[in-house]
Amino acid sequence: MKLKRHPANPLLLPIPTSSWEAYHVFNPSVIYHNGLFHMHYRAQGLDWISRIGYAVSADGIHWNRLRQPVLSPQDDFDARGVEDPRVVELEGVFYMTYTAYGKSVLGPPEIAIRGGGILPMIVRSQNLIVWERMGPIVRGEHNKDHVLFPERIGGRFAAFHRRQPDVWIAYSDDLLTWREEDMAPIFGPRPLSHWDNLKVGANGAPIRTEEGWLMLYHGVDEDKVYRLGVCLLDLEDPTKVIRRPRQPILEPKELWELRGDVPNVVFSCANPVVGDQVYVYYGGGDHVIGLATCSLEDLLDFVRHGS
Ligand code: BMA
Repeated sequence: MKLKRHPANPLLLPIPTSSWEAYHVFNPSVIYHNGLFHMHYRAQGLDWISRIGYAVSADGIHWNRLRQPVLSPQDDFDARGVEDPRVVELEGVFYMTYTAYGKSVLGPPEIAIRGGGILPMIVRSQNLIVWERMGPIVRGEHNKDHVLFPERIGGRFAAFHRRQPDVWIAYSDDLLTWREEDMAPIFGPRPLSHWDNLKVGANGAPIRTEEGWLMLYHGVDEDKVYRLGVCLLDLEDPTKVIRRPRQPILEPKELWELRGDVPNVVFSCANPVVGDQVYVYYGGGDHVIGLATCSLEDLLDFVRHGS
């Protein structure tokens, strides 16, 4: 099974006349809320620092973009950019997980960073525009690709995160305190002949189905090609992988996926389900934004029976 690319792709391009999004727009989050699609996307402009922009759409295809970013670097720990947003609505509040790319070793003592500073941060908002910083899921290590589950599991909040090269889970009572003893690995790269043999990481928030959590993820191989795959995890204990078909569901093929700032990349932070369709939004070549879709039923069927 392969996702179907939308004919209007790429949906969003950089804006050469806008200093903060002149070069690249990519890796968007999209949620469907109150009848509208809301996108938060990573943008790079003249200073090469990533900021998060916002756009809204009635159909998920045509977007109205705010002319200023909604999240920008503020501190040493995100001075080199705020990257790869993933928004989830939880109990009436919007939470965005994003990667803070900080000034090398330095940083505020309470967020001690070693070796380059990549922090898996959480911020919250009531209106998708004004964001309040909460804190990181883990400190003192390179960690990213974190996204919250859309509901509690066993009474606790849960998030995927990535301890290279594996996907992990973490639990928390308040989204502020994440203890080491509440973290566990879920799955890692497969052996050498596979497309996901170097590292793996979560895409958008997992989709709850009766059969388990449908999880879309990205995988990288030894040639640094980024592809997307899918697996099914146990509802009560998502560290149990029920099915993980071998074939990817999207791989770089179009010119704007094969070329860009970084070649051979499809990278997704969003898979909202609207009606019976899964909308997979993704960055192509770390340069533009595309959309590929499939029906939820087809995706489930592939995860059940696919090879
Ligand atoms: C990952 C992240 C993504 C990016 C991808 C490909 O490590 O930094 O933001 O899209 O690499 O360059």
